[in-house]
Amino acid sequence: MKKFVFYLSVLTYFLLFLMHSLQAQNPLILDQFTADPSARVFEGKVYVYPLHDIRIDTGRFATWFCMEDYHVFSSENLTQWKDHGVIVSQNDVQWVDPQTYSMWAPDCIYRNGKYYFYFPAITKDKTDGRRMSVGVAISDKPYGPFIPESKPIEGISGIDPNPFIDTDGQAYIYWAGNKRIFMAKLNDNMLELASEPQEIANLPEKFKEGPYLFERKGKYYLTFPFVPDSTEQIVYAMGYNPMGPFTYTGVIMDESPVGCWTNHQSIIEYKGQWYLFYHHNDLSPDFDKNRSIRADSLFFNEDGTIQKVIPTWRGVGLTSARDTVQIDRYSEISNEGVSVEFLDTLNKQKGWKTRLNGKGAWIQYNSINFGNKDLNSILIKAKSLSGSIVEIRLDQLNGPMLARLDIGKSKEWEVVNSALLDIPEGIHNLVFLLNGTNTIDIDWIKFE
Ligand code: FUB
Repeated sequence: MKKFVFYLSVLTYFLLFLMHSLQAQNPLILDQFTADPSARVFEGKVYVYPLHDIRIDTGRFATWFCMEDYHVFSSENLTQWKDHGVIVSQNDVQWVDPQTYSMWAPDCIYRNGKYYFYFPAITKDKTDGRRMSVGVAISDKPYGPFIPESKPIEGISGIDPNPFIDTDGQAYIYWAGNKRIFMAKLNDNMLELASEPQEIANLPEKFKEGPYLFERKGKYYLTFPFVPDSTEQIVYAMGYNPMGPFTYTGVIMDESPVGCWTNHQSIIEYKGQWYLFYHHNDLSPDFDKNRSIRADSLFFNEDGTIQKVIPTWRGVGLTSARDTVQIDRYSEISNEGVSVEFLDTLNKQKGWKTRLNGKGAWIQYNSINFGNKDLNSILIKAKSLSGSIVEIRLDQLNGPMLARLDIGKSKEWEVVNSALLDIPEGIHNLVFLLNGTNTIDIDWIKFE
């Protein structure tokens, strides 16, 4: 009986995990707006602490940032993200004015068995003229429950807190305010400043915010969003000490191609690969205060400088062939004949579809894990008014044919199943090539 109860609870836990585990490429989270992602590696997994944009269509929030609480997400494979739910809400923090909906960019760090979650918000108490302060909530686990401190950190007036612990154990905190970036040492208790705040010197003039500092091979990288012209780039400065001096070094990511005014970064190494977490406004193209977090791989040059990261749809991680593969998150496409559109413009969180239009149109999706030669058929959810033939090729455009799918005429979405001509094993790219002059919409594919 005991065994039965044990297995039942393991099964329940697993089912609950699946229910809350969402698979995605870029953006990483589809069922809510997320921005300013602070990624951290805790307990062998990646935890992302973003802010949570919401939409209120009336009053000043109709045109401005609006956030009420924070969620945390975790993943081991960077494609399936578990939402651990709300960890801190403006309604549960004693010092926060709950009418202000200003829970801006947070971050989290581990020290001596505790997780310290730092977040900016607007204070109830306006007597000393302070508006944005930074508070801390503490937990024994990276996913909470977090208990907020009753007062914000004395001495910080600003946004976008970023804690850092150096190799000698000294903790620091960085933040932004008035277009500038500040820092101070933190006490061992991680709750009080241990030095006077100082502005970081020699950074480019003009608007800056969102500091995120990391160390690699004895070099300290101060990364931050910066507005050279009209919208934010992600840039960095390098130094040999967490307190600087820092020398401005270059651009990590150019301004958003679609005009999202903000961007906001964190950089981590996980299982031997470096990643940049950032945001665009993929799910809200017409209102850039409702943003969506993303991740792409990041590479260093020999001299320690960072190569520019070009945002991709495909993002990071291996996609399991058994999951629905959203090929609209493509790696490459033909010069002509491919477009990606929302499945439902009234509910953008349903995601996207790919349209292949005209002979020779193709789309490629990289790094699908087929496992151990036990998948022998493909399912495709598609529709084509005139009927279409799609060839699925392994690895590259002229690679071996895996399947030739005949999609009958239909106005409605249909799932078509076909046996594979070859049984793949391991990791492969797939190319979907339209054979004929027709048009086809594809929602997803998967293998069984
Ligand atoms: O998300 C609100 C503010 O926009 C953040 O605190 C900034 O970094 C910018 O992304």
